Order: sequence, then structure tokens, then C-alpha cells
Amino acid sequence: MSQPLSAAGTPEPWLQVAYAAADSLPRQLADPRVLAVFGFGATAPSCDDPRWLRVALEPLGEDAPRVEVWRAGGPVIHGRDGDVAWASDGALLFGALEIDEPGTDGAGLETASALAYARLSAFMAGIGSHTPHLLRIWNYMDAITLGEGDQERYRRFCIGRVAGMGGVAETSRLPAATAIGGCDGRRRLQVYWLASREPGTPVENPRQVSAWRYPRQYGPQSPSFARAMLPPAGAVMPLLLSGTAAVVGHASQHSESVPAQLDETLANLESLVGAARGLAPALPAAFGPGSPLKVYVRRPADAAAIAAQLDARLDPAVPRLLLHAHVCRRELLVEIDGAHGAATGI
Ligand code: 3EB
Repeated sequence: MSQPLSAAGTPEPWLQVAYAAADSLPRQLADPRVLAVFGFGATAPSCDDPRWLRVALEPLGEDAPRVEVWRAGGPVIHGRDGDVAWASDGALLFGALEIDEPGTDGAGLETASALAYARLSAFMAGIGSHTPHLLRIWNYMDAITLGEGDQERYRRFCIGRVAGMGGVAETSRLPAATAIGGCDGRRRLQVYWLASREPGTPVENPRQVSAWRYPRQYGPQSPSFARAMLPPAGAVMPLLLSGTAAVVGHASQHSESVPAQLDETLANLESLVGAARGLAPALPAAFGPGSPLKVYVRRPADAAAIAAQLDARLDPAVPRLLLHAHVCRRELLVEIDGAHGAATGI
């Protein structure tokens, strides 16, 4: 039985999220404060370090491959506990696991999701128990919108997620999240997360119905996530933004138009940051160099126009990475998640 990580001498939560050239990977992993590094697409290198994770989404419009780096405030220890890879500096914890689906349809994904979230919960009750508060979870699954009606794979994922967690969490404890579809045909669910010693504060978006209150038409189990997460009090960490698309109220907007969806998504993000600033006034109003964004693009042919629209709308200093991925409703063509500012908590 593994012991929970020790509390002794751990620093305040501190997290920097940045993109770096992929050839810096050995140097990143040699840094004792690096909590996690992510590569993207089929050509990302493989590496045995538990802090390294390859996400099977292809980058779009990249001249040279990049990695995403999470740097923590103190020296990081890392390891594997069965199928969970983990790293922690005592204040923050990164965890990751991958589960092959037993079959290709929604039932297989529901089973894999329940297993993944049961494993996540068990890990957090064991080795992860010193950092018990889930701040942010990413879920990557293949063919997310395949299947009709309530058999749609994303809807079955939502059922498995709640079942694996042992029921619906209190809404004040829901993490921020992304659930997005890969396109490589491999039926393997990938889940990774960031957890902390002290709880963060979930933030909802006044322009959007909270996802956990989505009406029945979107499936039998509403999606359990918060729109954003403010870091714990005293932490030097960004606001963590969930996957955000052109959903107003609970309805998808502008089904036919990529530029209109992107504008609506940016309006949603602005509104979300505004809501967060109501609780953490030190947070910058606009995205800047401390706001790395990931832009999920359904159709690769739209990538250049999306990049140009972002160039026109965002400070050039905003780091952004475009990835080929399917959003969890068929009509949604673009989604953005990311981090923003070095919020000092509330
Ligand atoms: C939406 O607004 C888009 O199920 O964890 C975004 C972020 C979405 C997270 C999830 C789903 C999830 O409903 C979809």
C-alpha cells in the first residue's frame, strides 16, 4: 500500500502553464520543478517519464512542434501507481491514465469512463489524498459524437463519469473540464487532471446555463463540470478555463458559421473571465502573455481562417495552439480552453 505524499515543507501552490519548442523536452524533464509536459499528435516523441503525456490530437498550422509545460513551485516527485502516472510538489498533483475501451460503441466508452473515474477516485483517496481537491480534468476520447440520441458516445461518457465517481458531486466541488474528441480511430479514453491541497473556487458563466443543469434533450446525465476554476487562496496560479464553445443558455449558436461561433466563444470567455474577476479582481481583464489557449478545430480546412480571426481579435502575445479535434456536439466547429493570468486566489 502506497503512502500519501508527505505534507512536510511543501510550498504554496504555484503553477505556470506555457508552450515551448518540442526539442526542449529533455531539458524540461530535467527541471525538478516540472510537473507535466504534453506532446500532441502522432509524431510527438515517446518517453517513459510519468510526467510526459502524448495527446493524440494533431496540431494544425504549426511550423515546428511544441509541447505544453506545467511548472510547479517546488521540487516534484513522480511515479506510477498501477495505470495512473502522477507527479506532485506537495501542493499540486498531476495525474493521468488511459483505458482501452472494451468495444467500439457507446457502451464500451461508458464502461471505460466508469473504470477511469473509479481509478481516479481510488488514486485520489490513496496516494493523491494529500492533494484531494480536483481543480481541472481533461478527457480525450475517440469519435465523441458517434451514435444516435442517448447512444451517442459523449452522452455515454457522461453517464460513466458520474458512475465512476460514485454519484454526482456537489456542484460547489465540481472541477473545470474539457471533454473533446480525437480522430485517430483508436478507442482509448485518456483522462488527466490537476489537483491541489486546498480547494479552488468554481466559476460559472452568466451567459450559459451551468452544464450540470442542461435540460434532458442533451442526454440522460448532464455533464458534471464547472465553467472555470479559480485557484486556492494564496496560490500563484492562473484561472483554469474549461472547454468553451458557442453555447449560449444551453443552445448551440451559429451552426452554419465558423467565424460567428468563434466570436461567440470569445464572448463566452470574456464573460467567464468577467465573472472570475468579480471574485478575484487582480485577474487581468484581457488575455495576454499569461493566457495560453488551446483551440480545438473540427475541420482542418477551417484552421487558417480561425488562426487569422484570432490574430485579429487577440493580443499577439497570447500563446495559442490549434489542434484537430471534435467538440461534443456535432454542430460545434470550434472550442477553446486554457489558462489566464497568475490569479492569486481569493
Ligand atoms: C459545452 O459547453 C461544451 O463534459 O466535461 C465543454 C467542457 C464541454 C467540458 C465535459 C463538455 C465538457 O457543453 C462541451
